[in-house]
Amino acid sequence: MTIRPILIHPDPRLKKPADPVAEVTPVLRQLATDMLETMYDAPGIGLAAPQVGVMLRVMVMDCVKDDATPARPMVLLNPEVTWESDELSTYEEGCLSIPEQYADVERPAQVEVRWMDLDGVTQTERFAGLWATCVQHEIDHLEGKLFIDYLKPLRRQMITRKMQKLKRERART
Ligand code: K1U
Ligand code: ZN
Repeated sequence: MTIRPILIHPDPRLKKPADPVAEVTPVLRQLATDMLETMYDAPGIGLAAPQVGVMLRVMVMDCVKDDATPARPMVLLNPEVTWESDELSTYEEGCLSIPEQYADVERPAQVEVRWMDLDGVTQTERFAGLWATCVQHEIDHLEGKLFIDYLKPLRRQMITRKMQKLKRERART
C-alpha cells in the first residue's frame, strides 16, 4: 500500500493546468492505485493527480458514504464536462490540500462527464448530488483551480494565510 504525500496550498503545482494522459501504462495504473489508497486513507471522497505532485489529468473519486452501499472507486482519465444543468446546488466543500477549511460553493447540480477509463475506453455518465459536486471539484484541480477561488478575495486570503502558517508549523516538526 502506497500513500503519497498530499500537497498543501499554497503550492505552484496546485495552480497549474495538468497535461492530458496519452496512453494507459503500468506507471499510470500504479498512480491510480496509489491515488485511491491515498484518498481512502486521508479520508476523502476525491483526489486529483496534481494534489500528489503529478501534473497529469487523472482523478479518482468514491462518494459512497453509507456502509450499506458497496464502495464505487472510480478512476477518470482526461475527464471533461460535456453538459451542465441550469439548476445550481450549493455544498459546503472541503479540500485535502486545504485541511480543515470549508466553504459553500455553488455549482451546476448535474453534469455529464466524458473520460477515458483504465482500459482506454471512453465512458460518459451523468452525475448528480455529491458525485456532481466532487467531479467538478476534481476537474477544477486539473485546471489549477481550487474551491477557494470561488470565494471573496478577503476570505480566500485569510484561508491562504492559515495554510502558510500550517506549512511553517509542519516544516518545523
Ligand atoms: O479533492 C479533494 O481535495 C478531496 C475532497 C473532495 C471534495 C470534498 C467536498 C466537496 C467536493 C469535493 C475531499 O474529499 S475533502 C474530505 C471530505 O469531503 C470527506 C472526508 C471524509 C468523509 C466524507 C467526506
Ligand atoms: Zn480539493
